[in-house]
Amino acid sequence: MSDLFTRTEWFLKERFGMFIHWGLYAIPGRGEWVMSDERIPVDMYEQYFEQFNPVDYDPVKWVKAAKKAGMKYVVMTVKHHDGFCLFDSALTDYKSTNTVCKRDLTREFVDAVRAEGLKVGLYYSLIDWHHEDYPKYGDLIHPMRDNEAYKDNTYNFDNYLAYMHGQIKELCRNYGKIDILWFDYSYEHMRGETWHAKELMEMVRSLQPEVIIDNRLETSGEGGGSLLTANPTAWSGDFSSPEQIIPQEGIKNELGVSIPWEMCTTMNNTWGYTPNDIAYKPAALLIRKLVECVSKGGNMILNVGPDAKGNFNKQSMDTLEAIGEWMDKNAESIYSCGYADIDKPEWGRYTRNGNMIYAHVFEAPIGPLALTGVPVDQVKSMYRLADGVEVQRGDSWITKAYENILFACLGSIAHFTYPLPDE
Ligand code: FUL
Repeated sequence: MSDLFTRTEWFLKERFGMFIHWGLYAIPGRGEWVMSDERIPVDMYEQYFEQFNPVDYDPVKWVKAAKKAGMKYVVMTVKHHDGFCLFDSALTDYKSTNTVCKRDLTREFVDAVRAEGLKVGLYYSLIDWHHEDYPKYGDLIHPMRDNEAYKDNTYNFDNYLAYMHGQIKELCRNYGKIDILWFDYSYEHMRGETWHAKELMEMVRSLQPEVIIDNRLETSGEGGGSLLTANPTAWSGDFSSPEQIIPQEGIKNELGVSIPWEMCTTMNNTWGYTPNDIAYKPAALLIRKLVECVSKGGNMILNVGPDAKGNFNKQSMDTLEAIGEWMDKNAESIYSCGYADIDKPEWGRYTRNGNMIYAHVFEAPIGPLALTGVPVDQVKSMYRLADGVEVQRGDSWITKAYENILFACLGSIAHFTYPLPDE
């Protein structure tokens, strides 16, 4: 466990990242599951391979947008469930270097992320609807959603495993230092040993000793897994990856130790580009979700699904900009912060970094704000993080000034003797 905490130290400080779901599925624009949802046979889906030509792909733009939003790491899908590889793999022809664009999109991505000083994350799907030796029918629920066309197919899963391990080795060897490997995902009896996870982990750790890995070699997005036990397996991963859900009380293992976790979420309702899905979450809501994750000791990774040409759409850019404006003033209450060890106040959340408590006011109370749980007589000073204005105790400052009550008020408690979490 101690290795896990050393490896994830930066991750727990940086708290906020960008997910990018991009691939052939951006062409039909009906989400990254379109091949399975619509039971599109492999050869029909390959038409998108023929068409793929992301003339506007400029990962520097993407990474700059992430950085401006206050994100510290970026994770891109280098192969999603449809099997198309955005990297130059020697093990397949089904890769971006063989499309009209002839580019190694992953190479350009990692270069851009590093150039901007952010951390590099690669998402790699364990599931592969394109590979001939990946089961597409049977008692397995997810692959191709039991596409009848594959009912009589035979397959050699060992071949697939060799392919998958080989590709992961390529990613670990050929793209410099990788900070995050995001495997996706296990289900039913396809988990752990099925993926030969022990050997896989040994190989990854030998090539990328510092990389951190999610827990999906063993779990789905619903959580669980041996990371939560006192004796995690060798392939339990370094962080839990709840999907579209923030755990009630953060995530602790059975010893009561808070383990690293990251909530992944979409901006609308789909990961891959879906122009018809216009149900974008307001930036204010996403900021609150980020705060909530941090207040429970977790990270948040927010997704963008670029279009087939390689552009972030306007809603995504606007959302990122609005989050960035808030982060410009309030990021101090996010980075290096975590559990406040104070009960959640009725009006919002607390985050904490050492003796600094950040009160995130989500809702204006009627009358003065009660800093419930904080021993206010020991507070040395309080001021609004956004503009540095000093706040007096009993002041009804909360009801003044704010068109948008999403800001952080900082209680600076320099000589505070409250026991800190590590003491
Ligand atoms: C899921 C996948 O099936 C989704 O397409 C998406 O990649 C999400 C982050 O993980 O399990």
